[in-house]
Amino acid sequence: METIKNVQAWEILDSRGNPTVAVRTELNSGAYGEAAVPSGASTGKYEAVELRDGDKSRYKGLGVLKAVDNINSVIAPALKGMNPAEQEKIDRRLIEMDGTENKSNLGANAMLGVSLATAHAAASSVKKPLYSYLSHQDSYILPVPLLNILNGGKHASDSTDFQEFMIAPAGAQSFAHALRMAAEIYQALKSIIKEQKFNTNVGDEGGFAPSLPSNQAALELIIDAMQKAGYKPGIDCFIALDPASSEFYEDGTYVLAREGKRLSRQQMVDYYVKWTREYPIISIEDGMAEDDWEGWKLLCGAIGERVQLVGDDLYVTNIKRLSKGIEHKASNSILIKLNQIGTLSETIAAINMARQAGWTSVVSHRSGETEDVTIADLCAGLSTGQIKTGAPCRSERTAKYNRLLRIESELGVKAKYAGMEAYYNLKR
Ligand code: 2PG
Ligand code: MG
Repeated sequence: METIKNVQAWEILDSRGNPTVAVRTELNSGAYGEAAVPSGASTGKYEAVELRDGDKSRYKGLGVLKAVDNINSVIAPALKGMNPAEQEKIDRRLIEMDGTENKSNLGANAMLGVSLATAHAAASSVKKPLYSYLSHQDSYILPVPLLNILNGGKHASDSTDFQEFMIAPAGAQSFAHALRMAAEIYQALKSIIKEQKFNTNVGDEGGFAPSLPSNQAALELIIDAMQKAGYKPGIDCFIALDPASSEFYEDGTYVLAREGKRLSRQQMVDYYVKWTREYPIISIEDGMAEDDWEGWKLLCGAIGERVQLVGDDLYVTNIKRLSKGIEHKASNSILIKLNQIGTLSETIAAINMARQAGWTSVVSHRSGETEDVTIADLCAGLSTGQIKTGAPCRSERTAKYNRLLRIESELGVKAKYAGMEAYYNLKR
């Protein structure tokens, strides 16, 4: 039987120049797997804990040497000799060893690194790519990519209140076709932004971050870019938003500083309803704040039949919070971020719970990323239907899209692009 021989961790840098955890799991056969852990900026308050050293003399306190040490001295000896194919057992072991509800003891960053590196090692030991190792079927659905081409909120400075303006090329024929469409729209957007004399610098996720007068101005630019690139808004390509509204929710109101507006929950819902009538918006993530369950129910009641409503900070990839959302009909989709929960098994459980409820799941990167491409394999392996991993720009973003291009070409006829069928949760 294949067994875990050693687990080793070290500190690396993420795409924002902050430290994060990298892990290598080695098996007795010599097979191994590696993974690196991402890090968010607009983190939900219910996320599992990302363990940071707090030692201000190193990386302003952001070092991860404690998490690294937890792996090397606590986790590694405990996993030695275990069967790497028993992912759930390994993850359960990690959870038991940590012993806390929010993974603050070992650190979710430490645990996730180990969980993923071990999955990679197990796949490699049976000579399978990770997506195929994770799959239980012989055919695969490749995701509609949601590409964040205009960055605001916490991912840029002096840009829109809303954090992410994404494009969803659901009308494409294949993943490669979708990506080409997105990249062409991205380049058209750049030239329009330039013509209008705004700057074309990019934000943390590779999207442009112009100082626009309003949030709506971003929608107008994106529609223009779609048309300029030769695509039909609402047929070839849609808009997906992540306002990340927990970030501008203050004392029960939604504060749109860019527009000098303070909106009540009902006014915030009305704002979205109007937008979804005027623009081809297919998906809104975190339209309401992580503690505003009433707001979520209102929004879902208003547009939940025709617009995908994705809970990110609301659910934090946690089945306890997700089951509350399903029970209260708070949305119709969940954002999936491995490091919000801290193990692969718990992540897969959230995807499965959503699917059983007739909901969709959108697998996501973090704003602080690495060259790790595990989420691309996760999407293909579990046929989740959608991925969001930034603009078609900056290598830590394109790495995931490029991995999916590779998977599509490897699979040939065994792969089908999700297209509009990704939105089985909607009546459209
Ligand atoms: C989000 C993410 C990723 P962050 O809010 O969905 O785009 O941002 O990683 O900063 O939480
Ligand atoms: Mg989000």
